Amino acid sequence: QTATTEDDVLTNKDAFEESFVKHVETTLARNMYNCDNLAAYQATSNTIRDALLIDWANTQQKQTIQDGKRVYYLSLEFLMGRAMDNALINLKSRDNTKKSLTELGFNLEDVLEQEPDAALGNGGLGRLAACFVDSLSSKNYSGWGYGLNYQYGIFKQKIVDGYQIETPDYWLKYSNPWEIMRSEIQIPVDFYGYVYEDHDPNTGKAKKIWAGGERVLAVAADFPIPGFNTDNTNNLRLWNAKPTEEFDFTKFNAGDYQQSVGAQQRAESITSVLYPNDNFESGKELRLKQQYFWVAASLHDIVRRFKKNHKNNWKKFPDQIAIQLNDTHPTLAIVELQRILVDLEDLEWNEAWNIVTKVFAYTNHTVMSEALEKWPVDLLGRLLPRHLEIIYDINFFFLKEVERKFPDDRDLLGKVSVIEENAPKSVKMAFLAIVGSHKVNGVAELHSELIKTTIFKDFVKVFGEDKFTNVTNGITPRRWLRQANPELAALIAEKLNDPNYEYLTNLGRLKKLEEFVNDDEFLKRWDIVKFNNKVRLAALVKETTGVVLDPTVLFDVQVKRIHEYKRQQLNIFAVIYRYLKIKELLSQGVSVDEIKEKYYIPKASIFGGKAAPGYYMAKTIIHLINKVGDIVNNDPEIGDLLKVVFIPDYNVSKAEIITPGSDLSNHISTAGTEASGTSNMKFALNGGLIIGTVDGANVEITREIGEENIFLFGNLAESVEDLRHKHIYEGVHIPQTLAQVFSAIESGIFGNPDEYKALIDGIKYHGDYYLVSDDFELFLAAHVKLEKVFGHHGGDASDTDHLHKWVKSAVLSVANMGFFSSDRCIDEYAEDIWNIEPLNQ
Ligand code: 26V
Repeated sequence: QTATTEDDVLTNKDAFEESFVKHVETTLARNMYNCDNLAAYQATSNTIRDALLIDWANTQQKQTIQDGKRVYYLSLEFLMGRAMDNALINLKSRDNTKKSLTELGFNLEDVLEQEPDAALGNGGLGRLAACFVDSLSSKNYSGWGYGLNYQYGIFKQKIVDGYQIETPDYWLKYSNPWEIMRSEIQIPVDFYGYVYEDHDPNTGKAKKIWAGGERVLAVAADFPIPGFNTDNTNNLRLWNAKPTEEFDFTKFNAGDYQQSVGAQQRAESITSVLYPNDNFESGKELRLKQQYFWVAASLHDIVRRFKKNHKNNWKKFPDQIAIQLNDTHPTLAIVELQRILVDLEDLEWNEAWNIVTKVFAYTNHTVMSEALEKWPVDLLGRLLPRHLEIIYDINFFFLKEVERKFPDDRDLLGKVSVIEENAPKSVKMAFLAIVGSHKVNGVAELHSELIKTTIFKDFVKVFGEDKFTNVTNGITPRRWLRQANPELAALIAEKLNDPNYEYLTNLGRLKKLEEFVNDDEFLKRWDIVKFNNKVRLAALVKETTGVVLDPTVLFDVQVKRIHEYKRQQLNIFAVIYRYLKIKELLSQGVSVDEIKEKYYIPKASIFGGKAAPGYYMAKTIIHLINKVGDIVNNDPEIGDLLKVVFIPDYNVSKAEIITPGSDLSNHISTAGTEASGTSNMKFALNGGLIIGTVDGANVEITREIGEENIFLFGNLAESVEDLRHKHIYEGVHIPQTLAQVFSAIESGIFGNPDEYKALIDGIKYHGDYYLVSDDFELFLAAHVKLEKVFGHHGGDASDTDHLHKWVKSAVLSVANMGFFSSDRCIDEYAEDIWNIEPLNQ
């Protein structure tokens, strides 16, 4: 490849500085004398972006020429976090940029801090999509993401008097250098209207016409996705909703100019805000509008690109295109493609349906019924009248086929129908997604087995086992090791003799670390890295909560969305129990040193995570955690024996600090409820140990790293149903230990007990659905065990006991985490589901 000035900025100091100054003076219209960190961030990102755009254009050209199959990943959420550090790492430009900025009088770390997170997602599902696009580029696949360019990402969380307060995340306050506005790519999307039948003037055939209604424009914004150690740069296309220039003449003539303009303006509301619910379906019209807007724009874009090369050679469509549905949110894409082929391209129904089902595949991310999407027929039919007809036709032909195959099983038809007949009559999106896809996958082994035996079992009967498969989730080691934990990444590169960090795209090579587990010098260095990361985390805690943590104590972390099934309440109840016991020992005259030696090692419980704004129980849990923190942290007797903090506004960039700084992380969902979890992988890859239930990907993590290196506890998924049943018919048994915790809360030491009534009553009197009572003492026992292994000298490199037990386990974990790279995951999708191969570079 010829060197261009744009490429030079990545590796040459003078070229960087020249471009930087040019951007300050022209792009930003400022000068070097009033260039603050924000301007430096903008000038730096514009400089790096210029280089990235060259790779991006070359890649698109190469991919067009090779004309191979491409995958499109449809996701309503891409939780990207910050782009600049990631671009610097993937483009191998971090050192040059750091040096150049220093010469210009800036500090790279401070400059990086200026970038707002692109927080266009709720949690695991959105972050998975972000890891996937990184792997698609890094492994040289041709793969695009399609989503929405929300003006407001997930809300910002403030904690006021211990309560969560939501404020808007207007992340585009300054122009976003990482987005390329494609104002020329405008796709009209229609809503409402009516359907009538007409006759084709040429063939005389009957034809459905969808007419009238409202029109909105979808305008593309592109985000180049750089790969690591490759020029391959894919595209993430996020749509903006804009008004059309068409005008409502009836209103205009009626003299209602204001109202007519108002209606136009409302177009933009479609992409204004991300829905902040995670695992709860609320059925709002605007949400359905978002889904169709996004799906229609993406499909028309995909079809337009196909036609440029292949005209109307529709048979080739499934050889050129694979579309992955991230959950059921884009299920209307199935209906839309069928509509395009039948209504607009005049294909026969069966020929079209054959193509559709070859193109789509669907990933399920939850078994919990509250989260399964259902759209009322009334609402869907009003917004998308032609689509509702097509859904009925799809269901009709599907049920006819089921009837033919299982003539004696009348019940089966009702069980697999896409239409739920109960009031309100509605469309079950997961069922529609299954019927319209050639593969359905879960996201961890246990989860993929569970969906086959519970929510989708009737479909296994209809379609056979082979349609249902597993692809265990993964994470990108570029962001979650190299970027988040540069010191550990460097130590590993040194031990693997890999100065170019090639292990980051060959994560199986971590295995070699096993050779060093008995090398005390190495274990000490490893422990110092962990200590330094704990110091960094302690600084974040100090800055955001005011609480000072001693970095030698056990950092016990639980950060994730707040949800009853994830059981932050189990964790905080155990913390309260610990506090009560420590107080009891102190009152008996036992000294602090003796407590540390014989009973409880010093520890800090660190929480973080957002609750959906309307989720009362989750907000109650946040409040309890904060109140416990207030009491414990200000109890002069307790000192460093116990601290409890809640880090506000947990997000991707905070996760990059919290993850490497944890000794122990909690993945303690009720067995069978957490589809996979991906933060478990992030913590284990960063040398933290896990306390967890036998759930989601914990199962496979245990298999890979060895059960002696993880602290598992709790009832198994297979017992959950019986236990729930028992709770209802025989009552819930509250163990003594938990009863003491409840009494303490009810006594008012953590504020007005009425505030926690629903939380406690849910366990005592309403069936304890998440099995807190059953797992509480098992959780305490797991702690006793793990704290013995930790000792009480985390971060003290002279404590050989800690090194030989805890640190050794951490090294063995990291050494065996290679499987959980999202690169492996993408390879599995490519091979088993998409049938695509990496591009020749
Ligand atoms: C569901 C809904 C329901 C309608 C309202 C808006 C909304 C937004 C997101 C979702 C997705 C819920 C499912 C989900 O996030 N699952 C998580 O997926 C992760 C990636 O596979 C997995 O690691 C987590 O275990 C799983 O909870």
